[in-house]
Amino acid sequence: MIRTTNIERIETRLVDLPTIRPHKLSVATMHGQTLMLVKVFCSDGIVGIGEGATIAGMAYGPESPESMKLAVDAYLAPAAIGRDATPIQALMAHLGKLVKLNHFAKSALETALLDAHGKRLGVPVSELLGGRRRDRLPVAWTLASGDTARDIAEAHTMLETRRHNIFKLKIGAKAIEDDIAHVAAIKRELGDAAAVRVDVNMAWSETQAARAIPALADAGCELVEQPVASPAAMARLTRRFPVALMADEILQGPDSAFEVAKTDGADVFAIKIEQSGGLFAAQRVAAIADAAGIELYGGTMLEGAFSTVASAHVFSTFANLQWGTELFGPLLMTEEILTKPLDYSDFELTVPNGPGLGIELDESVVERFTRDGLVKVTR
Ligand code: MUC
Ligand code: MG
Repeated sequence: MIRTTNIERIETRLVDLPTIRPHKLSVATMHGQTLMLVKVFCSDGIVGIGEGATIAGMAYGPESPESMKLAVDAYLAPAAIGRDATPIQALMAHLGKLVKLNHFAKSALETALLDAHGKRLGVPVSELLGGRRRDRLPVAWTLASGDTARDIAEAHTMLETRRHNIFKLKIGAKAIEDDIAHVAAIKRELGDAAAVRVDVNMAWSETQAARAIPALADAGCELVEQPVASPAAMARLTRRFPVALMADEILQGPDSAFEVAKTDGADVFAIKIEQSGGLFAAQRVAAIADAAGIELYGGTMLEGAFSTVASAHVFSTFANLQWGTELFGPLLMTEEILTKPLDYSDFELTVPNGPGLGIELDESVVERFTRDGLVKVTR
């Protein structure tokens, strides 16, 4: 007799965590991060956990922690409850017909389903995604205190403790000359001990970018992430300058990745599971990049441990990961939400190897930081 394992109940909560310092991006300054945690309870007693996170409410993109929670509570959970929890791609395709877009909310739910299924089968999520090609991932750190001297001190600490030797600088909020001086001062101070990259978060026009990119290259910056918003301008800039340009915000899943690839619109893709629409979708974005000869980087939405580890499982399966990752989100938050912290050492993150995501939530910590209590959706 074939027995199915049904989804019985889905719980969501918003967890507001402080950050270790203000994090200044061109779009917003963050003083904290909110995790939208999803728990999927299955009829075999297995519980899977997933997470949605974004940057500064709606300053970065169209979804917020609150909108993710609403999408799960009001639409995705009622449609998922009572269905078989194990054919995850088919289930997500079914939900995709009922709920358009809402990529971050879907990624959180898909993560929870994969965590549950990995626990059920006794294998890591990376096995469910085809198997890992690496156990450790290089992890960049973002310098974004808003102050050059403080950023330099922070970078020195990261190098001395062998936590990070790749630094991404958030620029675009100040005048171009000030930003270039900031990047040059940091690279001059760190020298060959560290790689320096920048993320402009779409703040520049094409002419501003054309003025800034050569100066950034002269300052020793090796990668410029999403300098402009327009995919067409990205493509023109990519052809114009030898420094590598990376697409982030314009990648909103496989369809947009294909459009960018068709126009040679970037040298590198920053792949994010949430922005892609889930873990399987992120793998499809990577396949498009590989086919187009575009290099890969494992991006983050400054996620907490659950989305960070889900991303790590996905990135561990990539054939190519030429630019490493920036899976440092949990280190930006003051609170440890896992019973056993992740292993960040020797400039890398170890991809957990236990069943499912391979991590365990510290319930007492999230309880303390949960906003307005829990929401439970049952039939
Ligand atoms: C982004 O735009 O890439 C990643 C690191 C960071 O500091 O912000 C993010 C989002
Ligand atoms: Mg970015």
